[in-house]
Amino acid sequence: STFESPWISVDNPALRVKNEAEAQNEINTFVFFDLETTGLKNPVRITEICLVAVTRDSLLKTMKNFERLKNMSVASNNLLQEVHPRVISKISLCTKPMKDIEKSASVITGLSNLDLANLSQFDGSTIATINHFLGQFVKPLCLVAHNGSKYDFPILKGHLQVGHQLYALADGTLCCDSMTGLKAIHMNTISKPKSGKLSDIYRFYLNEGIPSAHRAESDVMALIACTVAAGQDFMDWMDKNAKDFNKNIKVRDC
Ligand code: DCM
Ligand code: MG
Ligand code: MG
Ligand code: MG
Repeated sequence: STFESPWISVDNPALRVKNEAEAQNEINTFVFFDLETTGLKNPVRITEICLVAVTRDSLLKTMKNFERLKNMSVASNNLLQEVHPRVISKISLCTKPMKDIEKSASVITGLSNLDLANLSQFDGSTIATINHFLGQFVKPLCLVAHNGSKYDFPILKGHLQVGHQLYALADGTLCCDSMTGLKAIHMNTISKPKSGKLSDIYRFYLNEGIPSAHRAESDVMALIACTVAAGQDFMDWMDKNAKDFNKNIKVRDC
């Protein structure tokens, strides 16, 4: 037998033949993602990135369980324990931003330049780490970020240019903005979140504030909770509205 790279698995699910969801053009893997950054002024540099992958099956199972408990009028503090899938895969990285972090960004994220001084900057190896992570999962794969079309996606894309080297995410990587989607599913409902902000959506579904907001991992877990609570309508919206990350996202000056 031929020796290939030791990290290429013989049972890589990403290489399997099409399953039912893929055949029907449904997203098979949702990768919820969030960035913390140097702030709002260009160029924006990443200080923290978290990606949490959830399979469609795992997300559906959690949605059904949550719905069942909600219909049984289970108390909200007990509901909160059931709002995250058991099967999740995550990476969370802090990176040295190579520019001053705005005071207001530092205050909300709890990250200072000094805190990040001994870390690697966001570079080709960071992108390779992300691509290796995403490579494990069954496709189609969709990145989901809150306000992603205006903020996280263009900034991530801007970071794919490293010096003179231009990197890309895997061909066919999809993305969708949960702010747009969660607004869309409440278009014709009487009861709805106060605004499109993640904190207001989280409060609408879970009756409390986001625990440890503005940590990338906490924000991602809060978004997953909102996704589970929003249920099948939001999943259908993502299937219909996912866009090609490499083709459809503009690059922000980073
Ligand atoms: N941000 C900011 N000021 C705000 C909100 C956000 O400078 N009021 C920037 C810094 C955050 C980044 O956006 O690291 C991502 O925001 P969030 O924590 O909401 O994901
Ligand atoms: Mg965010
Ligand atoms: Mg590095
Ligand atoms: Mg955040």
